[in-house]
Amino acid sequence: MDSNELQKIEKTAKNEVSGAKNLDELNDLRIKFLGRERGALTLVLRNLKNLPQEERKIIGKNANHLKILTEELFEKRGEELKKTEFDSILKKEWLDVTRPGAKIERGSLHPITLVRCEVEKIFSSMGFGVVEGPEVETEWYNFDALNIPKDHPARDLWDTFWLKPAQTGADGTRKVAENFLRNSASSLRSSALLLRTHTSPVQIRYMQSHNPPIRIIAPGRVYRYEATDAGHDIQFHHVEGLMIDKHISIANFKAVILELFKKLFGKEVKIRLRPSYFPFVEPGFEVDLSCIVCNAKGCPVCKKTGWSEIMGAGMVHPKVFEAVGYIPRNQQGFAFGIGLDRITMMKYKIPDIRLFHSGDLRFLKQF
Ligand code: YSA
Repeated sequence: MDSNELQKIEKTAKNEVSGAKNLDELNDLRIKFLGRERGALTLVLRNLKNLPQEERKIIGKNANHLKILTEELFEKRGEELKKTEFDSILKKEWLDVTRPGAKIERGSLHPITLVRCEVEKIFSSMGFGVVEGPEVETEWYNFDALNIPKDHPARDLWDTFWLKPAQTGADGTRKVAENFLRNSASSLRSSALLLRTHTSPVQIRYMQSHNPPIRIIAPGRVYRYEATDAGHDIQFHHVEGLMIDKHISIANFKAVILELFKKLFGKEVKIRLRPSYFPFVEPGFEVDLSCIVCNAKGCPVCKKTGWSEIMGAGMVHPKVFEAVGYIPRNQQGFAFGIGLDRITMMKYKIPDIRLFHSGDLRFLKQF
């Protein structure tokens, strides 16, 4: 070992350290020159003990000096490389914080849901409870209990989707529905299954398990096998209503309905009651609302009449009271079935009922 050798180490270290292209390369060089096991300078310092004393002094001093110098070289090159790498990351991962962020699409409630919630709120404020019933019904609840005899032409008023007995889903859908419905239908009753054509069966279910006085509404989906147009769909929504006590009259019905519309439309509206026939009420009537879509001027929704039929109603028939086990002469009350889609169309001036199920976002985003 002599001074030449130290100079050689110094020269190579300077060259190689300044030529290191990245921090990994620099680390390898650190091991090569300063590594604890086999670093070139480490070996020089370790071998000092083998040198004669005079030589050891000089070489030792120079080697220690070179060690400090080399460490400084590494330190300096390390800083340079860190900065270069950081700059290149900044260049690659550049972010324009002034750019607008990705737009998050927010959903909204369907217009029918909005009106349903509002209707429920208004009826609740008048003391009505909100109840529900199954959409798959038995023939008995949908027709028989409502005083609609089997072969009576009145059944044709409701074009029905019947469920075929063979239609058992792989998941046992029909079994689940049958078991549920069997709990409330006696074996003597007709248990043929159908998609309910109105929410009136919920009246029956409720009266079977509750005694008067009764004040409820039952909103929900209903289904009819019929031609569609601007005012008719095959799947729509009803809000059934039922109020029973000792002295309930048509005047009470009118007051409740006018209050509903006043609150729902935010103004007094015109309605008219037309005598009509429903086997489960006597007398029965239909209620028309002065068309809000066209201000009664005539449009496809009101079929150019200025009026839109929005509900069927009447005073509950004694035969219905009998079917649920009430004593008819002790009770009286009214019932109604509002077309929820129709009043939603009125509220938002929607010209065609088929828009509700169109899935058209341009329509749905307006609510
Ligand atoms: C009558 C007397 C009661 O004591 C209780 C309820 C009723 C209503 C009865 N259950 C019924 O279904 N009457 S209805 O056939 O006239 O339908 C009620 C309302 O549903 C209609 O006034 C109309 O607003 C709406 N409607 C009927 N068919 C429709 C429809 N809405 C959309 N599409 C259809 N296809």
